[in-house]
Amino acid sequence: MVFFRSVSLLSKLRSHATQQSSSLRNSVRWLQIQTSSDLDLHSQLKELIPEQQERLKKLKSEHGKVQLGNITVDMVIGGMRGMTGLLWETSLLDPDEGIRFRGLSIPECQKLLPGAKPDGEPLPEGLLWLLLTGKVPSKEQVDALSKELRTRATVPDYVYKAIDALPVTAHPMTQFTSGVMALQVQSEFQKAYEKGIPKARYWEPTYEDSLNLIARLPLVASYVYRRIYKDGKVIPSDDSLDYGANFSQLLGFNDPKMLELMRLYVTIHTDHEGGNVSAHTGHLVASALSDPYLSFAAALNGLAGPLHGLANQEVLLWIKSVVAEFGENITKDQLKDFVWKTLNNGKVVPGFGHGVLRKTDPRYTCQREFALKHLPDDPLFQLVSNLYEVVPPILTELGKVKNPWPNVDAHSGVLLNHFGLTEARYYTVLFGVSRSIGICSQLIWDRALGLPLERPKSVTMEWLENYCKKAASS
Ligand code: CMX
Repeated sequence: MVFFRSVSLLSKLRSHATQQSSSLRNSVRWLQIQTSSDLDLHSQLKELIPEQQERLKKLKSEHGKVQLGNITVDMVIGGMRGMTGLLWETSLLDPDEGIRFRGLSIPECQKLLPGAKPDGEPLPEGLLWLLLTGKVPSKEQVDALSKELRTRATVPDYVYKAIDALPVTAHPMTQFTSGVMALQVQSEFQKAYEKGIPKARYWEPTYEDSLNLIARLPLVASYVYRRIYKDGKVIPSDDSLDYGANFSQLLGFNDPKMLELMRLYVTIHTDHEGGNVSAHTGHLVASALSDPYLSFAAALNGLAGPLHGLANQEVLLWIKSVVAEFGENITKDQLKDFVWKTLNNGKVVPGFGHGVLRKTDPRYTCQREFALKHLPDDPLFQLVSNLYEVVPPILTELGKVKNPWPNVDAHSGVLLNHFGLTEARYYTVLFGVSRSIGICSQLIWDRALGLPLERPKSVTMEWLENYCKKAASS
């Protein structure tokens, strides 16, 4: 609204200004500055950072000694489950309700964030703006950010050569992460730090690196895809497209529904608060003042594990092995037998369960809604729907699984597969591109808020045994 008001005022003033006084011309110039800073993400952040720094300072000085829950031995040896120990501003996960990005649920983001068309899926650039500023951007702001990302999307040749040095059979995540490491050569943060930069300004080269990294990832990721699966025939960027749509076309998929899927996919995989393996790794590594490229490459290595991001690959491979054994018209009883066979072989059922969530993941639900709208008759979608009925009672029967419901990875593969992106081993790379938006947004705030080196205390089993003995005797 403010933007439209200032634009119309600006054009009225402009029409008079050519013949009017110099003071009026100055007013026009001032308004132009206001307008362009409204559209510029960096300027918006510059305004926001001082007030958030004050907020954190106050929290520390007034409430620093307030006790936050009780840490138990279970938590120390149980992967820190339930332990509140990280500051993460961009999103918050409720065990029952799921993720909220800066306070907005996924359905709210779908409603409020600008799409490529009015009723379309949200544009990932809009989510980036929201994560960084806490504000829902206008379409004009999102378009300005799309344009900025396009101008930053240049990849030096040595990055492709670094990938080419690997065998084409190397896992796509290995090739992708190697590309990200090669991009690090251009880090602005590293250069600035070497020269000497005051701590208060750390966020600025972090911002530069982060936006460059986010802008360049679709080029690196699509290079890996085309190298492995399409004989190395690379497709150039289409500068008329937004981030998600361009990524899809770089991979070689131009169906308008696939473009919408990619916008949705990139938006919902961005961020899932700070404790998950990839986000936490990125934050931890960056706390040593490693630049965003180094931190994000570390995060990708965590994402590549089968209990985390690789699960989306595992789900489709698992579904395809069900089909290979029983055909597409598998009955629910056959499906039950297959699930038990998987468990009895000592494997997990991929795409089900979660470290924090205790209900169906809303990222699963919105992908299911997309499937119901665009591919209701797809046989693999039918199979995924049947799994929704079959798997939770079995996992509940095991008696140890805290959340028997599906997570984000249970659904993404069948959607991508439907539109022709059938190479499951590649899926985690897509997840990685998306996750850069969440991890980098928080990294910018980590540096803006001056968050310190992360260094929790660890203890030995002997220490714990002695501590518990003492506690029992007192
Ligand atoms: N299939 C079989 N067993 C499962 C299970 C599943 N889907 N989910 C949990 N369990 C088991 C655990 O392996 C654990 O067994 P042990 O005690 O024998 O080690 C037990 O149930 C308790 O685990 P939990 O507290 O419910 O879950 P965790 O927080 O330990 O693990 C997760 C969470 C996601 C790793 C686990 O649910 C899992 O392995 N799921 C399948 C893999 C998957 O889909 N991962 C993607 C998650 C989303 C993402 O990060 O992308």
